[in-house]
Amino acid sequence: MPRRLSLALLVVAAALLFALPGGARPAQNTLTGTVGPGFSIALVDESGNLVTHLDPGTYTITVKDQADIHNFDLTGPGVSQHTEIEFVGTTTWTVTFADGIYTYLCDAHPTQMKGRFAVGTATLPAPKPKPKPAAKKLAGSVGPGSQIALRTASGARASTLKAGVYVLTVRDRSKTDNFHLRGKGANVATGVAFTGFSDAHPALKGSVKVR
Ligand SMILES: [Cu+2]
Repeated sequence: MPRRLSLALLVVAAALLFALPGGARPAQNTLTGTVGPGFSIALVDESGNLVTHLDPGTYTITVKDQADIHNFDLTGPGVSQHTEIEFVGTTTWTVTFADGIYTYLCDAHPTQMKGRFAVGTATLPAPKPKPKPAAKKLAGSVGPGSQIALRTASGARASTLKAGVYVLTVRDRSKTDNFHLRGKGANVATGVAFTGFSDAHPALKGSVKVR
């Protein structure tokens, strides 16, 4: 063999030796499922983040079942794996996820201990937005004569209210008094345009406790 050729082969062989191991290793998909010892269940990725979406593919799942009253049950398209409730220990599953929604839960506490994630084109439904509490209604009135009142929607005099947002409708039926509501976070009054100053009659008052 000519010396130049053998040298070239040696270089190629050396390059292959460096290129093959380690360098081009395919990314390993590893996940960790944990259940117990308390009433908790989770599936996390290598960074420890809760799994919510994955690419389709084959995954190795290390399942740490840390209680004999719980189990880890994983189901979804093409996958059905579970530990036994009595089982305590670590087990490893190799599963292949396809487009779709996957659910994991404890079969003994399925409503309390559960989670799910989407794979590929599937997406988890957006969490329901918490409904904003509707503003409660209050009615303030002053006059005619020496009367002032703050009433709830039912017509009862407001004495204790829950903290929150209220819509206050004021009926000012007095030319000599106004309705002035003051307190933590609130300081509203009917103005001169309505009736003038009621603070001239400070005895005309009511109070409401907010907790
Ligand atoms: Cu359980």
